[in-house]
Amino acid sequence: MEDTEHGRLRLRGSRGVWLGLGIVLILVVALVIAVLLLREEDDDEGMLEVSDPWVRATIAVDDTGDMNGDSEMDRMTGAFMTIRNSTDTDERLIAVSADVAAVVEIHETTVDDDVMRMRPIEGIDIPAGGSAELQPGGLHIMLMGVGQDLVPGDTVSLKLDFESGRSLVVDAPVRPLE
Ligand SMILES: [Cu+2]
Repeated sequence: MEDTEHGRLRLRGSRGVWLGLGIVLILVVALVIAVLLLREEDDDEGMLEVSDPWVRATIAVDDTGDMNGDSEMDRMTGAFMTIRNSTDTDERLIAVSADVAAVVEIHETTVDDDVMRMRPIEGIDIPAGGSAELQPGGLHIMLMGVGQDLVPGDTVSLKLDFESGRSLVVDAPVRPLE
């Protein structure tokens, strides 16, 4: 008798273990499915990507003619990169901020009567499935009121805001002037 009762208890005990394992297994499967679904959603949305970001080293302000004598705030430079839009909707870069610059503008470069000029523009279109090149002599991000020298080896953190409400933070290495 004693042996039988003991056997039943053991059986009950092992059922409990199997039940527990079953619940754990179900939870694991549910988690894996949830992760897969989330990943698929990301794929459906596509991506906005920045490649090869860089910032040109600042020019020593005193050498180039300081406008108001406040050399701490007068450095300016440009940021360049390629922005790719692999989503299926057109996107537009509408604002940029940088912790090293008091003012950041989006600029285009134009040539008027053989004179190269740049001027602020409202934004840069990045069509669905397309890309935008920001490069010296073309579209660029203008960093103004830079409060410190930016030299090769430094990194500038840029926050790009897009019309859709998305934003990207990019760490751009500083490259020397050519
Ligand atoms: Cu500019």
